[in-house]
Amino acid sequence: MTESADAKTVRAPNVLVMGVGSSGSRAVAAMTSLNPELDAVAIDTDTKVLEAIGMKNRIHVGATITRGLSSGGDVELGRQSIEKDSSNIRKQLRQVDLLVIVAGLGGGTGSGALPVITRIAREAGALVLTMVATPFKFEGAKINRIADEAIKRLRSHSDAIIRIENERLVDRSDADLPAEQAFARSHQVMMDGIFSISRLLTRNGVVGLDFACIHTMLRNCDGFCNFASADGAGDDRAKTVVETLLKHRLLNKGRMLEGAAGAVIGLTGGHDLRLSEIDDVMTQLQEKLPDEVWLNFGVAVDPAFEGRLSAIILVAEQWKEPLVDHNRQMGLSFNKNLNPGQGELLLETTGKGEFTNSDPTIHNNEDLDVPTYIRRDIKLPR
Ligand SMILES: Nc1nc2c(ncn2[C@@H]2O[C@H](COP(=O)(O)OP(=O)(O)OP(=O)(O)O)[C@@H](O)[C@H]2O)c(=O)[nH]1
Ligand SMILES: [Mg+2]
Repeated sequence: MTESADAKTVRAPNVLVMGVGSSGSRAVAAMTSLNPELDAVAIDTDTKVLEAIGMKNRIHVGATITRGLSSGGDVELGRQSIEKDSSNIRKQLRQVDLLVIVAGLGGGTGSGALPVITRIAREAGALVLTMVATPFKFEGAKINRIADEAIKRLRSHSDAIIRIENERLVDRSDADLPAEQAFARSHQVMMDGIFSISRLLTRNGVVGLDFACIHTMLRNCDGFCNFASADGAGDDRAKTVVETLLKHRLLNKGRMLEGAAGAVIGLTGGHDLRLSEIDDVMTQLQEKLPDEVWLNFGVAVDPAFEGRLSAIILVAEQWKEPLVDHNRQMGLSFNKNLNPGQGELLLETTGKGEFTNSDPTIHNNEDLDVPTYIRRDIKLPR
């Protein structure tokens, strides 16, 4: 997935996307069919689902516990199934810098397995980003309770969770929306999020969104990040993107930005992406954000986005020092002296590649073509 412009190349983080449970597995399978480059694995107790999704990398767990069936909404069976096959999960995590877990909460497999997988991944030294969809109200009290409890357990493991509240994806005008389409909306939001985050982390960008920045956001967002994405095409693409974000249901029709404590904005465009468009989007979003917000942004260039502009925003409503010291738990440290046994990623200044002959992008006397971690002298830990 690494794109190198010349011999001196920044090592992109290894990102593994892991779909857990039936809806997580289906979501990840849909992502890999759209983007075969994505490093992904599907994990479920249900062999029927795993066979149907047609993904190469899939792991069946709990064969002796659920005998190839789903857990039937039994969280304890989901937990036992993953514990039983934890060595298989560990194998997947070798060399992984960022594990992105995708699941729908409310069933037994995803809700039971996620806290276990998170623990294993942290022990393996990976940063874990969990993207979960919480159930629609129409799914009933029991399923919603299972999801709430799963969130609590995940939180007590101090993982950063990007929560997509399915209920926010519908409103009164959707009364006649078929349930299948409601789920499809949730699916789409997850896909957009995963694609954008992995694109911003792994593509050479005009302004790279680095791993350190995501790490800071995840450590300090007090457990939860909200997420929304928007796309625009043609001459008015920047305007469309801003308007879509500012009335986005997952951002409480834009109101969430006004109280944001932290935000990461990622833009992706083609080679035709203009500086004025980046400026338009950033300026208008920043106008909505409080002055004291912790803000970072990245811009990725992908030829597939010619004529288009795509934006994602991660929003933290709280900003706190983490309760658990992830640095110590994960063997990570931004300050080498605090943790002398740990190595650091050897990241070197990348060449500007196809932008070699272009003018530098200067903002507030900083050359934005130089990756943030170099400008701010941040050492990326391993
Ligand atoms: N996005 C999306 N979400 C779904 C879909 N089907 C179910 N969900 C959501 O995901 C939650 C969990 O369902 P599953 O993934 O089927 O459950 P599981 O983790 O496989 O658990 P068990 O089947 O009980 O072992 C549900 O409560 C729904 O909110 C779907 O097709 N798309
Ligand atoms: Mg299932």
